[in-house]
Amino acid sequence: MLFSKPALDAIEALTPSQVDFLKVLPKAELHAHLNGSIPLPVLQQLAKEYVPSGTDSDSTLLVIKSGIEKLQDGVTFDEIHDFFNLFPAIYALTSTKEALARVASAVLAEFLGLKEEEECPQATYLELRSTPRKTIAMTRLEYVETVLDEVEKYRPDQAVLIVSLDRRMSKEVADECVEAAISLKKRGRRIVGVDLCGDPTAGDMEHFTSHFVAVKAAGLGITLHVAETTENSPEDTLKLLSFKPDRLGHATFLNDEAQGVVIRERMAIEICLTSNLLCKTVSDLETHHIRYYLKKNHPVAICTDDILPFRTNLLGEYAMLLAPAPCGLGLSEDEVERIAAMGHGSRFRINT
Ligand code: 6MZ
Repeated sequence: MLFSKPALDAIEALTPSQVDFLKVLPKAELHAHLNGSIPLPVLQQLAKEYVPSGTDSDSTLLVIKSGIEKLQDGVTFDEIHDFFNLFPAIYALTSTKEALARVASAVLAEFLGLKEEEECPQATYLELRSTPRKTIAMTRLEYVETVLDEVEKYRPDQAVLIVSLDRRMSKEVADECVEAAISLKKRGRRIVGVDLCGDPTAGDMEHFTSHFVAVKAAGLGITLHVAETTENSPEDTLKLLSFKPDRLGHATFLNDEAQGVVIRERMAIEICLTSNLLCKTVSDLETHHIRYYLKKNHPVAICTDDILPFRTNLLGEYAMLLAPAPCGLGLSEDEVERIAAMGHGSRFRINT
């Protein structure tokens, strides 16, 4: 595995016995975006096999070529908005049922499978998330069913699915995604929650109110990307918190009022250290908001976000807890074990 600098520095700062401790520690991955977690060789293979369809323009081919080149070289971002420019290339390669099933299978194996010479998988439990996409080859419902077919090849205590809504979605498209999530859950399929993600400055959050009322009524968990950048207004954040989420993604820039709600309601925070550092929403681990939540004994879950561009894994993220400053938080093994348990404790329940 090729690691990016924050994770690599942290792993290299550990003793062999600390690395062994982290490898066998049972870790829950609660915040991993499917299309951001595809192993690079799988995406490269899809690019090699790509046959342009009649409707593809030369520009699609150029987008794929330059996207793959960037990912191969290791991506750097000037700011978080640059990150979202990677997805047109990835999406062009995962828009048939066959390709989607292949990447879902590879991502599940990456997290839950045993690698050569390793005794433990990267994660003992995975809540994978993905945004249903309508393409010329499938409906949004078929998209979710295709991913679920792969998820359900694992045991229910190993792998489940969260359906993501994107902040840029129209009301009608969000309706379709929520209906798909609820109807599949009713049919006993393994959907445990709904997420809201996408460009953090896009969209009007008011427009998602009815969706999250329906999601809650259906007994699904709610996790929301919130206050990911300084550009998120306090109104945007408070509106999202009014949907009564169980968990929050990032929650980097909460004001005192929002922090009060989060602490009072015990909304668990999904922490993605490398993602925050590479997207430059947090400048260093010294000032990272995880410290605030740990001090308050507030539940956090250590997650990877998008292992493809961020070149990390759960071992790398946990290494950043254990390694001494400046490349880690310098926590003890007992503290790290307690944080891993908080991750497991923040799972969505499968309730029927
Ligand atoms: C916000 C993110 C994200 O859903 O197509 N996504 N949204 N913040 C982030 N942190 C940097 N990382 C990923 O996976 C890719 C999609 O997940 C969202 C983006 O909307 C991206 O298009 P799926 O499987």
